[in-house]
This record gives sequence, structure tokens and C-alpha cells, in this order.
Amino acid sequence: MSILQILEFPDPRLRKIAEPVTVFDAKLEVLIEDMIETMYEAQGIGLAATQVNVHKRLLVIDVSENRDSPLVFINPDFEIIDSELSEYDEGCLSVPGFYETVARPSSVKIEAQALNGENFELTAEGLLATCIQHEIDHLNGKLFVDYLSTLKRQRIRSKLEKDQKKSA
Ligand code: GNR
Ligand code: NI
Repeated sequence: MSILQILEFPDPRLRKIAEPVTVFDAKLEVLIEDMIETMYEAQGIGLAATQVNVHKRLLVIDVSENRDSPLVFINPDFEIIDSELSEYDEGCLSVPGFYETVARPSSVKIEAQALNGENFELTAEGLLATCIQHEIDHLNGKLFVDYLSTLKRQRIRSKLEKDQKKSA
């Protein structure tokens, strides 16, 4: 298995729209294993393929306490079950060091495919509902900083651009 490199805001590749997964093969399985390992190593609760520069519609999540229950969603879609908004302090592995409050629908029903290509449904609430929406946003080229004011987003951008120049 390997640890993949995570793209960081404002990298324009984070703005690409991911394409549906059509081939369910061993290569896809390796990618998913690498994404799960990368998520754990980075101590994230989710990771979308876009973040590792693979522009396919798939994501992994683990919101469990013990970090031992990874969920895999391929070609995910969701509908809002409860449009009451729920606020979380969101962070993102692609926006390191910044946490801001974002409001999203509190309950969603996800429809996705599993690694074997089978369809499944899942109703999510709480942190899982927020995380799935955050990850599906990535597949659509969207980041949590897009929900903030222009001023806040520009401050985050400048700070990260400076950090990236230092480490380049
Ligand atoms: O690790 C993560 N934590 C988190 C906290 C609140 C809302 C969303 C997230 S997702 C984030 C990992 C990540 O960047 N996924 O794309
Ligand atoms: Ni993220």
C-alpha cells in the first residue's frame, strides 16, 4: 500500500469535476486501499479521490472512534432528508490548519455503489451526514472555504500560498 500526496488549496486541480467510475477492477481496489491508508495517516475522517489528484467519483470515510470502520462510496449521490441545518467546525486535509463553521442539511440519504459494483443506500445524520456532503463537494470541485466570506477565503489562500512557497 502507499501513502498518496494530498493536493492543497488553492491548487486548481481541486476544482476539477470528477468523472463517474465505470470499471470495477483490481486497480480501483488498490486506489481505494491507498486512499484509506492516506486518510488514516493524515488523521482525516474522509478523503475524496479529487484530493489525491484522481478525478473519479469515489470517496472514503471513517467517523468511528477506533478508526477501524472505513466506508467506501463509489458514484455517490444524495438527497436531503432533513433540510434543517446542522453546524460543524469543518476542516479539510486540502486546507491544512484552518477550521471554520459550516451549516449543511442535517440528514441526507446517500445512494452509492460498493467496490463490487452493487448499489446501496444509507441514511446519515450528524457528523457522517456533514462529512459525506463535504466529500461529495470535493468531487464537484467545491471546498468548504467556498461557504465562507471572500475575505476569510482570501486570508486562508494567502497564508497557504506562503506556506507552500516555503516548503517548495
Ligand atoms: O478530516 C476531516 N474532518 C472534517 C471535519 C468536519 C467536517 C468535515 C471534515 S472532512 C476532513 C477530511 C477531508 O478533508 N475530507 O475531504
Ligand atoms: Ni476535504
